[in-house]
Amino acid sequence: MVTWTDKERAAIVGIFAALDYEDAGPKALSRCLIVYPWTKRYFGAFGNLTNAAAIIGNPKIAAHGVKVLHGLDLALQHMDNIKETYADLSILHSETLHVDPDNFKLLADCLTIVVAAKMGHAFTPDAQHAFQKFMSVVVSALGKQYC
Ligand code: HEG
Repeated sequence: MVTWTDKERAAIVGIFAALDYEDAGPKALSRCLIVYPWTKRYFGAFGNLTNAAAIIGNPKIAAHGVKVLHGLDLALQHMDNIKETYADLSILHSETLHVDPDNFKLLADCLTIVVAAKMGHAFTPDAQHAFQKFMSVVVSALGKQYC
């Protein structure tokens, strides 16, 4: 059972409130596909992903990056119940999309880097702790229905 301190909750809510989803979502997902090219295999129907410029300029990838961030809203709204909240999304990634669950961590790390770059000095060690704790609970919940 995950517990959150008031400071952790405030830090996580504050980070997401300040986040521009339209900017950070595409940046995080495109970074994931560029840094870890094997993750491109799930986006075969998304058009041109042949190089970094193509990935960054791909509108379907950008739209999906925004969708993923809105997917995180669900966890944000149910911080005490993330595992159950993500049960359906976990089944979708496992049984329908066949996404290797190791990839959730890779995308979470890319998002952390994007958030750090945007927040600069405001991304204090305490803020990083809270954000990465939140993302690791998300990653774990998304991987829960794999068996
Ligand atoms: Mg996933 C669909 C969220 C990681 C590949 N992802 C989706 C959807 C959401 C979502 C909300 C739409 C579900 C629906 O249509 O009902 N994804 C989500 C989160 C995270 C994540 C929150 C982790 C932080 N996804 C992830 C990773 C990959 C991946 C790491 C592959 C490397 N997702 C993926 C694909 C689809 C979704 C291929 C279907 C895209 C489509 O065909 O439109």
